[in-house]
Amino acid sequence: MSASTQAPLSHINTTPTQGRFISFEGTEGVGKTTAIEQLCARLQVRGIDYLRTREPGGSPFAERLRDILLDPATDINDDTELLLMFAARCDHMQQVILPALQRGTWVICDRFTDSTVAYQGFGRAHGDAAVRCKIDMLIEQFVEQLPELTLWLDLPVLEGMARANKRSTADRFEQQATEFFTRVHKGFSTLADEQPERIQRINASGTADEVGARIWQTVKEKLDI
Ligand code: T5A
Repeated sequence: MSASTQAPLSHINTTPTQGRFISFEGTEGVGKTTAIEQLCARLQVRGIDYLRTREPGGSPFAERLRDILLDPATDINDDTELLLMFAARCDHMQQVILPALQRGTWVICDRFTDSTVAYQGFGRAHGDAAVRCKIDMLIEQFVEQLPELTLWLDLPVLEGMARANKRSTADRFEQQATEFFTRVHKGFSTLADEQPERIQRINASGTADEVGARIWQTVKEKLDI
């Protein structure tokens, strides 16, 4: 199907879905990648079919947008950044996430809409109510397709940055000042307070194995597996 003939998201029949949709969230370097690897290994042992994906990205087109969004040489304004995040998400949802859920595959996604609220809404826009409202309107089109469980890996901002800084190069977001990530953290904490059923706070301090065990316990409890 060519891009011009694809149905808009609102026209896609999303039910019944059998796969479970789990997202991971957090500020830089909190250990999402490490934790996702551990969760996927546990799902595999249980014989659960899963798909591991990420945002921005996850589909060929969205990965091209990711390259632009993370490139330190990219010079765009905050509105453009916000809309590109949703353009990437729209394609990712249509091309990858929904088809997987509909065939019964679990989707494990590194970041989703909560990152947009935290980074664009709190990080860039300092929690401005008008921007939050704009983001909520964009999220509205995904409301039927939000993750059923979101694991927010909560770690003091500086600890996460210290973990992330072990890498040699910083992307466009990682180059932001500490104050930016403090606001992003506030964004995740606000969302967790607003949606306590979906968003589970996971203490991301301690060893990777300790964090992985906390996550597995939460997944088993919340998804009843
Ligand atoms: N973004 C994204 C937006 O602004 N809006 C949006 O809507 C979306 C979807 C994407 C960027 O895009 C922004 C947010 C991001 O800036 P990303 O690839 O998700 O980028 O980037 P990061 O969050 O920066 O991912 P990282 O790879 O940096 O962090 P992770 O995945 O959280 O951490 P991980 O597992 O790679 O671990 C980092 C280091 O710590 C070690 C690991 O070995 C690694 O070296 N580590 C631990 N060390 C000690 N104890 C533990 N428990 C550890 N766990 C991992």
